[in-house]
Amino acid sequence: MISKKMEDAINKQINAELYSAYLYLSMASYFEASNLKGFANWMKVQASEEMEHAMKFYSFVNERGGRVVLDAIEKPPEKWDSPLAVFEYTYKHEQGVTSAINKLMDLARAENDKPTEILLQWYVTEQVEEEASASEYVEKLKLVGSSGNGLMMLDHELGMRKSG
Ligand code: OFO
Repeated sequence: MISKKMEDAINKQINAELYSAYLYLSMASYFEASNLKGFANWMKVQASEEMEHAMKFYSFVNERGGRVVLDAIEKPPEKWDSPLAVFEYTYKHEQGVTSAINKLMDLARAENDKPTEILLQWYVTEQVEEEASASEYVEKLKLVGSSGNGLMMLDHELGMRKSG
């Protein structure tokens, strides 16, 4: 059975993952409104991945005899200055998530909770990917600068992203 302390911390992380989904959906909506359908697609896929992250924790808490308690989800921002600003925001956001996952790992170790530690290893690896892809697009958008053609090419690339 999971400890109350660990259960509370994972419940908090479920809320954070749901917030991430909400944030990326808000970014998708910003891109739809800017006629950047490929960027919007990337963000929608990202939002659905975040739902999966939340659900993985959800199932785990239940399997361990805990209780998932949902909290209110904070309102995400709705506007950014440019596609670059969106990806810079994303990169920063993911760095924050990485630090939350690392703190959960510290807690699991302090509680000597091996199953949670093993589960969290998946998230630690996932965060390496999350940060790498956000940072990749920050760099690409910097290269593109104010080129409309470059932006269209990137929009095409981001439009190819598929779930799973
Ligand atoms: Fe769940 O990794 Fe992004 O936030």
